[in-house]
Amino acid sequence: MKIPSSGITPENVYLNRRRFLAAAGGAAAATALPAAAAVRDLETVPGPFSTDEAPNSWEDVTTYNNFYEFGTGKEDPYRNAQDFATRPWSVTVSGECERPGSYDYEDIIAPHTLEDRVYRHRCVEAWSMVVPWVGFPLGDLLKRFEPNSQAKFVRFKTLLDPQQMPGQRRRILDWPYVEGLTIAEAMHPLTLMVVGIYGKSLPNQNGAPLRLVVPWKYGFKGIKSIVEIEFTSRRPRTSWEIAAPNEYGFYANVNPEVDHPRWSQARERRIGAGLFASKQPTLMFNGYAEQVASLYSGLDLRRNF
Ligand SMILES: Nc1nc2c(c(=O)[nH]1)N[C@H]1C(S)=C(S)[C@@H](COP(=O)(O)O)O[C@H]1N2
Ligand SMILES: [Mo]
Repeated sequence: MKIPSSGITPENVYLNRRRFLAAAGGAAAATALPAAAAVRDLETVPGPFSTDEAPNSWEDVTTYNNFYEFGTGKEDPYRNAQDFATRPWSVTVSGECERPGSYDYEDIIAPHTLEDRVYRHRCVEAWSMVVPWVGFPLGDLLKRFEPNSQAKFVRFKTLLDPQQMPGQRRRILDWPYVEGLTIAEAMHPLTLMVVGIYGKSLPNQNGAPLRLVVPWKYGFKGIKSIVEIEFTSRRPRTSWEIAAPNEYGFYANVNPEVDHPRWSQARERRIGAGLFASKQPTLMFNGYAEQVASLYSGLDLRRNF
């Protein structure tokens, strides 16, 4: 990171704390989390759309995760993804475009300037964080594949590898994890192809080496560890729609007025705010309405949830 923000907790403070806990021995050592896999520094520039809200700590962002391929507990991805192999890595591009093929991770990243973007992150489970992502606009990547006029949607897939991903040995979801966007959503300048957090390469539990971030949608749209991108003429079915179509829709836009069938979406718990902090109001489109509301003009957001 070229311009460090004073609000950002350096990763080494976190690591040192872990070492201290481990060195303290006894009960602390018994419950200590395993050593984190190495992350490297990335060269970045400040990007647009960053919130000035305080980012969550490195510890919050890297130990409170949803990544069901590594287990359904919040600390499971941290515990179980440390040995996940993310090199070599390639992404298959297919469907309605002029440049289909298999692209190495390095070739995908090479032409893009990496930007720091601090975005609000709102999980459908009604908790939220503020995350300093590193990435580049997804649209800039997709344009390189030259989508044709039939490309109305983009479908993404996570790696399928039950050997490495213990969660995939159980039928939690219809593996591999699949997500999708309309082409307009995919091309929107807020939509990020993410390769890092806090100026460093992505920790495995956050979706290394390549994951999506769509900040006005619920977090489950931000598919991790992507190996396939397909341009389609028809709307793809996503893993969460298949699992529970009455609970999780294709759009999944953050909306305080449309409740989940089993809980309210009007308020959210900000991770790290402390045990006694009250919930805060959820913002329409997670606070990005000014940028994205026009994408949905004329759409009934209650039906198209
Ligand atoms: N492949 C895959 N991608 C995934 C998930 C998952 O279980 N598997 N969980 C989603 C959910 S529900 C959320 S809230 C975010 C969490 O991202 P984070 O752990 O980096 O905060 O990842 C999303 N992407
Ligand atoms: Mo989520």
